[in-house]
Amino acid sequence: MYSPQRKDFVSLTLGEQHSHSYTNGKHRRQSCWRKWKQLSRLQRSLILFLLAFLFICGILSYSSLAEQWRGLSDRSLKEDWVEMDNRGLRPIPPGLIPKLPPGVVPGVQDIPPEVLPELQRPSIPILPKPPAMRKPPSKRGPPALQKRGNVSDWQEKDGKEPLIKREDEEGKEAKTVISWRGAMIEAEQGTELQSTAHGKVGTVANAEGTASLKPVTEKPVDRVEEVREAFRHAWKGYKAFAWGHDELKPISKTHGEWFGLGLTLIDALDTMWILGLKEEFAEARKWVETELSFSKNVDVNLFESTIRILGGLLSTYHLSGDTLFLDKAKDIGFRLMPAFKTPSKIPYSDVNIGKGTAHPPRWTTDSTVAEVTSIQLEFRELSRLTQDPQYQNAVEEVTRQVHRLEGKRDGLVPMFINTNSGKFTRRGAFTLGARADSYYEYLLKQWLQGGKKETELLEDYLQAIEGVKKNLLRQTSTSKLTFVGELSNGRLNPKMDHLVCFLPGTLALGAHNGLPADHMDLALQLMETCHQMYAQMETGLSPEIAHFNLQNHNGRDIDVKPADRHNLLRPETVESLFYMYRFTKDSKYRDWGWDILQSFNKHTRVPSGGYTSIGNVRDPLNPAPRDKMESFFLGETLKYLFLLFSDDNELLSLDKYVFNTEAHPLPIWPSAS
Ligand code: DMJ
Repeated sequence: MYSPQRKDFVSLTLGEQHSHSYTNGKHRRQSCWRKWKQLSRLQRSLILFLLAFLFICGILSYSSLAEQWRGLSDRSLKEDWVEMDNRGLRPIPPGLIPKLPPGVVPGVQDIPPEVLPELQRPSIPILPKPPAMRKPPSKRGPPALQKRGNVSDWQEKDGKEPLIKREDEEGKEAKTVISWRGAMIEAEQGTELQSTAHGKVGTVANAEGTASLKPVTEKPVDRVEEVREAFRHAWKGYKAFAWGHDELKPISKTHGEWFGLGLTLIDALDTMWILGLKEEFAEARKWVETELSFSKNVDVNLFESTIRILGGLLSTYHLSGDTLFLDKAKDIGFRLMPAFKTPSKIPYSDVNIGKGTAHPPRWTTDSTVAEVTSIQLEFRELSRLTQDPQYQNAVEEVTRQVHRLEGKRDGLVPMFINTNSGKFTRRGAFTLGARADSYYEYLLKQWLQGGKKETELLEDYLQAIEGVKKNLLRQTSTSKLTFVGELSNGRLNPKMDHLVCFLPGTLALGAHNGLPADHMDLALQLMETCHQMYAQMETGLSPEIAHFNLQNHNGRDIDVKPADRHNLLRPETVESLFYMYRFTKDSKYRDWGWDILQSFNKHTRVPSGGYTSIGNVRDPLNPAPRDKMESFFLGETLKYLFLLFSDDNELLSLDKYVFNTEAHPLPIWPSAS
């Protein structure tokens, strides 16, 4: 039993059991005091300690909550397009917007004026001056890093020196690593120095796009070498944490699996060859020889495994002459063939390469149009190399059917096709983006691959580009940026996927091969737009989807919805920059590519190795890393950057090779075949 005087516990009674009056305050005070006096010293001390503790906690949590509320209201400001004025998009640097001849918009002359009223306006104004919150000129790093406590000392180095040197508010040098929820992300390299040193001797472009003179004493930056370095860094992460697996998860330092076939390694093979990374290539080859087996009970996506695995193996075979890769290509090609056993011969989306069975996705019998029409380059090449026509026959049957199908709109195709009926499914939009994009790309590229003989492919391509011009092209009100919208239920939705940025390159490739000159004009305009999708974002990286403003209600060209703010390290813009540079030799395309590489280094590079996709291209202080390096970053993005910066025009000449949609070069067939 506890004696009343020696309670070593505290009992708290909520409510006055015997008091029924709320008015008798004096009595209550007296009774409280009496009860307090009745408590033991220990109990009183405990209560006092508890009260003091609660008081301190209250103060602390108030200040942190207030901080969070401030943050939240900042964020909702950021998310509100109307309020974007306060944060500021990047200004369009003067001189980067192509000036159009008065009264004429090249490449869109054929569009009726009622469709494109704004197209006739010649001048392109510059976006409003940045408000005070913007980054200071000449500093592309996140502002106020010190203030936000978001910069920490070097914790990890990967052989590169600290990347940014800036001054904080007291004028001291800040350190150069940005912490993202535990992941240390390097800040960028000295942008000014590098821009200065390469190509534009003696000048440096600041954030306003103006040039100022600066003496050049530093060694010129070798951009090609910088791409090699980026590749090595990505490879380092893949090798350390994801070797032989599909994808690197660079922040959690582990791997992700999709097909379980070493996707990144295979996708990267020809890139290593092209970049001259012999050691890396040799170790990857060893893995292909000793570890890679397609005899696996696994479902793979026909399109993805064709463009990445079959395409990667075929191109590596061509570049290296090593028959190991051809043997592997034959193996996977053969295992993918069950996909074509459908009532309509339009292939299913998924194949089990171990069991030899195929099926559509669980929820539909449809396949995606881009997927069934973007496997032709690879299977045709496989037939040519093996002298076995089954591959070519299967994919050309698909081309023939799609060519004849009803339901197109001026050459534009819907997004879905049914594997039973072989007909387009009437849902979805007419788009050059996801689910339709590479249909258009492969029309032109097959025509080139086959030596420009297959006229139906060319007709379909030409008609489709006219369809784009007639139905999908618009310009923003503010800067007259030309973009390719989507047509949904007869209405134009002014949105464009980053995926559409393959189009300038494809149009330029067509024009280079004798197609109408206005294709090149359109390519120039769309290239500018794709560049602006990067340049106008705070991280210098494009969102997955951009919404373009047709009304000049806020002085902005591009709006980004919260769900579309991510960047997956995609290649389409640098792919087009490569084509545009090869055909025009205009060094601005290299500079734009260089800016993109630096933005990747600044916001997506993970010090322990690898690059990560990010969740928010509008927030340089927290781009929200997603912990995934897609295989196409090595297969495509870095390859196209390398080719963009390389001075060797004969390196994969565009008159001798055609790149598949995963950037794997395949030879243009000799005219005899
Ligand atoms: C790649 O797999 C290919 O480029 C494909 O055509 C589209 N998606 C990715 C890159 O964005």
